[in-house]
Amino acid sequence: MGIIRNIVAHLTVIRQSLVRNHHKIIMSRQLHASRTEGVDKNVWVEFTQLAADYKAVNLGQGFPDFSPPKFVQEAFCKAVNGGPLMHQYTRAFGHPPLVKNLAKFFSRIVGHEINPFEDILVTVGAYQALFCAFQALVNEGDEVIIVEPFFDCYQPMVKMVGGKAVYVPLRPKAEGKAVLSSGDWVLSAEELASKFTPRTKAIVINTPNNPLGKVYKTEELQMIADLCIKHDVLCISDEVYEWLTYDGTKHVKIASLPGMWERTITVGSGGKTFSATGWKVGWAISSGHIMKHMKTIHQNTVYHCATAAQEAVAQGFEREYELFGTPESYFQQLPAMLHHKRKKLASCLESVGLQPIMPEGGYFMITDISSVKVDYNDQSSKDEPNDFKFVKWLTKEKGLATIPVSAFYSPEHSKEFDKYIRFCFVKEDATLDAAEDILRKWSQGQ
Ligand code: IK2
Repeated sequence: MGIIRNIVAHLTVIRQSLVRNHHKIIMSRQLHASRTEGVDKNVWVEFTQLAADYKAVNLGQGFPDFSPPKFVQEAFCKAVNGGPLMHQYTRAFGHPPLVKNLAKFFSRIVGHEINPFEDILVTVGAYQALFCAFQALVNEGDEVIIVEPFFDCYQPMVKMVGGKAVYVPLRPKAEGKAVLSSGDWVLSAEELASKFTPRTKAIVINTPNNPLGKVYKTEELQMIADLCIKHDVLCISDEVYEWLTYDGTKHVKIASLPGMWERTITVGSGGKTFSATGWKVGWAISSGHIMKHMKTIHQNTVYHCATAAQEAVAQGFEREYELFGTPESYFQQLPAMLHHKRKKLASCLESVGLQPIMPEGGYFMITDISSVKVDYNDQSSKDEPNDFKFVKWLTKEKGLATIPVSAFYSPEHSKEFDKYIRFCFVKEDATLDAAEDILRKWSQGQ
């Protein structure tokens, strides 16, 4: 018996060694494709893990820590219990009830008759809508103008298709004066105009903006639209926070401006719309002549999104269509709830001497940390941007997770903006209270 056991153990060692060597042989040539180079770092992967490792109070990643509204939860349960077809593939480019309801709902807002089967693509979250847009519309060597600060995935997505990202930052208006609102951050029309070249294929905007909370005014959108039309450029408009605006600020769709429907791809998110980010239902809406190319990418990559989640989002839009503009509409209730949370977070930051930049929309707030002096004592992070160091320190030492704002900037501009950090306020009041407690104790030197 002992001899057999010995032989088996021996054979196992030999087998393991063969497997190891086999891997070595494969890995002696370059394994990775070059498109993975330079896009391997990801702020969500890094900081979400850090928050989890330190069990920090999480005002970092943008997701609600409360449940979605009952009506979509019930719609999801009904879908799951709704028979065999709810568990099988549905139409590749979007579950028919969802595309019909999106078309009905957004036709009214865009002021253009949207064809549910030609002008809409349902995707795995807004992320995949963006991915399909870049893959389908940007060629190697094309330039894509990205307005900073920008949701971080635009840059790697442009890079992965061989495009060139060209950056233009929103800047605080009156240099040197206190900047109190996201509305004080503006695009210079001259600077933007100077970025358009014969190679420009598209511009990406995000309104309401993540992380700043800026909601573009009609005049600002018109200025962008005029340039797009003049230079025959596409506009990818990321509007995942479209229902979240405060103090009477109005979200305007650039696709609704004259001459823009034909050249705009509007990106939306069921996760952000109905506080259910884990469902990953998103969409792109555009003219059929653009959408057909995005569908080609979709059918050859993801092909299809979860049927039951699409059905639940479809039911959510059905309800919202009926209640639109009434106090029962979730599109009124969610911003009303967040309005209070936004105020709560702003007062908390002010009470510890941090000046918030009040967002006009979205569910993030940034604040300037340059007055805060911290002895990091951590040599490993000495080359990191200041906001990265600070956020890591705050998470590890104080148990509060946030996000560094320079992650939303290009390498050429990140240094200018590494004095800001981002807080997310789509959180239970108890979570915001816990964050306040941490900040207060810290400011009191405890
Ligand atoms: N576009 C923007 C502007 C987003 O903010 C997001 C999601 N962001 O959430 C992470 C964070 O900022 O903390 C997306 C697109 C992606 O949306 P979806 O979840 O629908 O794919």
